[in-house]
Amino acid sequence: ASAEDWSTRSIYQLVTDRFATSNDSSTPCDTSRRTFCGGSWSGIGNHLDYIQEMGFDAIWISPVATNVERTAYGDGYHGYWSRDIDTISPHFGTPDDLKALSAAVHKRGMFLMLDVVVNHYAGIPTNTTASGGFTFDYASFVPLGTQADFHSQCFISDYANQTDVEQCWLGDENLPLPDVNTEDPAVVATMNQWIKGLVANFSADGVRIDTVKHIRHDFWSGFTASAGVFTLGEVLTYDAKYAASYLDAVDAVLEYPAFYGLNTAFGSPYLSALLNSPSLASLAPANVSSSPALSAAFLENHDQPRFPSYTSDLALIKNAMVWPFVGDGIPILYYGQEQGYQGDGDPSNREALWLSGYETNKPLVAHVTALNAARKLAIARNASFLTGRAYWIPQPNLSSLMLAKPPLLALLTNAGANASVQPTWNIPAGQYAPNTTLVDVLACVPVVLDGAGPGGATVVRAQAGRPQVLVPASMLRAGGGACPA
Ligand code: ABC
Ligand code: CA
Repeated sequence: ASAEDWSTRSIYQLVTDRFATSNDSSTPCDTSRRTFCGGSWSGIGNHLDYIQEMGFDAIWISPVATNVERTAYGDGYHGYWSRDIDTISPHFGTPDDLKALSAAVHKRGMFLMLDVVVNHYAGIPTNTTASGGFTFDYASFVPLGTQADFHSQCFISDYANQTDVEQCWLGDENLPLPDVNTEDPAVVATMNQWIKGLVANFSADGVRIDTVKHIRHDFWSGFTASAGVFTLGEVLTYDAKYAASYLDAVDAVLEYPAFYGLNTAFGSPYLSALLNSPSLASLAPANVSSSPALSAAFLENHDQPRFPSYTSDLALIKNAMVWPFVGDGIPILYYGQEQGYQGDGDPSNREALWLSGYETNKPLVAHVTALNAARKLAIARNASFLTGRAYWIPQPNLSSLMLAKPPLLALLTNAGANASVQPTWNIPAGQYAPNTTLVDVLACVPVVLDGAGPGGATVVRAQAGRPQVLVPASMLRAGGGACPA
């Protein structure tokens, strides 16, 4: 599928080992042990209803390649420690199981995104050389297999030095991640062949590419062409200009810069951190054609502390969850967020979802279902929703934000549930026709534009710190989607 095909989608990100077991056993899962808990591809297939009923129409699953095992940091249950990329990890099932998952996803009209790692393998050093370097059983790395296929050893020490970032190694002396020599044309050809085969074999609709900034920029165009499907790159940075500079290398990048702004905005008094986060699209290189799918936005992922590890205020959590669904990027929800999971950094943020019982009668399940419905409604009702850019509407008080992406209007606040004075938002005159009835699709209550505020604005007061997502009532249709009936 193309970037355009993906632009209408909502993505549910999951770690295969932690999402569902094949037989729904209630196996305990101690994340601190950093080892397999028993999730599988067929387990995912058994719980697609759960994902789809929240309104998601794409899943991103963790890397499938066979990993190194029993390292100083546990096992490759997350999939990022490749040993043999020509086979897939038997821990998650057979190739037929993965094909069956792909088919089941497609049967529902959903998309499958595979997560792929080119930058490195992971290796247990067999020896330390006199000069302090490591030796590996290079032949265990498939299909590469000689030392010359890897950059010479050095750990990344200076993230400001791009050559260092590209050609030195991630990992540490306990678990080095041998860095693939992507300067070597034979290695490049191997990787391009590999991605082509992987996508074809499992009928993937898109790929999330790991560690994009760790490989030279001009490697990527050949790789993405070989993939032949939508590519979403991970460029881990708070620098929007730097992240956007990769938009001529991959179709879209993860919205890491705004992720930092989002966490600051609702996890601290500095709401403006989100407001001041520049749009990636506006910073794209000149040769990048405007696309409705240049970024993908998220509040949580497997590398970062979950948002509820900073606060237990459900109102703040709900506010923070809104932005990815009402902005320009493709929304991503990291599994477990809907259940209110609270794990902080890696590995605590990779809890087993089966321990939640996949309970759907939960406040954040309802919240994300409403957010997906609002976005789908906006896509259906406004032909320029996806191509238009969201914009902030200035607000008179420091704890309120208003984001417009017509026909949606998001009212956000970091005042919290217990603020004694609840903040207000001013909807400016002219934003919608006078006397329009809007509906907050998160609470399914109407808001009438009375124009009674300053300059004909309508003043809306927050209730218990909750966010609102407004759409014209005339756009709702009885019997389905947002606010049925
Ligand atoms: C494991 C343990 C860790 C342990 C580590 C040694 O081993 O779980 O607790 O410390 C995989 C596994 C991890 C594993 C790693 C390393 O491999 O999932 O569990 O950690 O063995 C991707 C994936 C990620 C994956 C890998 C490796 C890459 O999403 O899951 O990890 O395949 C860098 C990379 C980025 C990578 C990330 C983990 O590391 O660029 O691609 N993610 C700065 C740098 C970033 C750097 C980051 C590392 O530090 O600029 O490039 O990311 O933490 C500040 C932060 C900074 C931050 C800046 C931008 O902002 O404080 O740390 O970034 O505010
Ligand atoms: Ca590299």
